[in-house]
Amino acid sequence: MTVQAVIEQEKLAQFEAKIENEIKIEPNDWMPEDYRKHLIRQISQHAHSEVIGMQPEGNWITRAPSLRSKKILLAKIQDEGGHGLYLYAAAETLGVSREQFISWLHEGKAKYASVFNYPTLNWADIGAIGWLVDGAAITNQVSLQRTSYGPYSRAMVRICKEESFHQRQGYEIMWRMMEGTKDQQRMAQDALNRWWWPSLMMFGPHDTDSPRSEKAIQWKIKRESNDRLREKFINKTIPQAELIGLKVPDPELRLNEDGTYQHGDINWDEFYAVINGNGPCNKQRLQHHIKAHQDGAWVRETAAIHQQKMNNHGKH
Ligand code: FAQ
Repeated sequence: MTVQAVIEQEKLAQFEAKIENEIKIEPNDWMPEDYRKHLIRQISQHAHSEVIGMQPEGNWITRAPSLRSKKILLAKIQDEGGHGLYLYAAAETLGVSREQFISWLHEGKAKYASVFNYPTLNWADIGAIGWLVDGAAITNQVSLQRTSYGPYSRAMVRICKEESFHQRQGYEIMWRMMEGTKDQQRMAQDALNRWWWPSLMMFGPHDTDSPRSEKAIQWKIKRESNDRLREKFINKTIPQAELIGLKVPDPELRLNEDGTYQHGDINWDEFYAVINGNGPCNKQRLQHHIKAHQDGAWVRETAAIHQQKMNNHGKH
């Protein structure tokens, strides 16, 4: 064996020992190239989801039914933009620039969460997104707080604090609508009917059909499997629905003897159509992002000139 190969083997052993002993991997630590690539993909797609996820809710800022609800929605959407920022910053520590991440998104090479390709048709959808979509996101993100890559893990800790507030604001909207008129109750049930299945799809394919899971779990990037997280979400969400008089749109739903739930079949054809660019709003979401990015070019250019001046000033 060459000296170089021995050194490489030693580095790998040190990396594996850190993973084994729950010591976080930090940006300047040696890491296998596949681990780095896996993180670049997952964290940047997570960041894109936060930012594209602002669009369906942003659609309702001007039509929020009260000043209170408008203020809450504005703050919530702003939080999501902030989450995108933390996550892009975490992903950039792996040696890829923000411009590159955005190009991959615009070229259709990077994904974002499937659920944001569905339309928000009325105010109850804003409740359903907060309650279900943020509820699903936080179920996943709580486990990602223990992910093995330090910057990703620390971003998740901050994000989870805000996401739990988002989940409650969404549930509050649904609960108030269920206390309202018959029409409001119908709107809330209709929103649940339309957002339930896309929320379950957020957790990704079943474990047996999830090509990325094995390595992700071995490297402790993912701490729980797609199906396990989906089950956790279902088990905590169904009692919340029942409490306010909503019915989950799953005729095959069964309560197991141990108090957990078994759900009916998920429409995976729909899932794959959406993640491959053919959902109801994919084109609209991407076009909106591209336009906003182009419209914001002058801000980035001005900030870069300012930064350059500051750097030059510092040199004198
Ligand atoms: N949507 O082998 P797996 C939020 C892709 S944040 C689109 O199971 P993996 C906050 C997957 O990328 C929500 N694509 O993959 C908010 C892979 O394709 P690739 C975002 C999906 O990575 C709330 C292929 O299928 N959260 O909502 C989806 O092990 C309200 C095979 O799948 C995160 O991103 C999907 N649902 O598991 C904002 C959490 N599922 O990349 C605004 C971090 C799977 O090989 C408003 N990410 N795919 O081409 C993860 O935990 C994982 O990446 C999973 C997928 C669980 C999403």
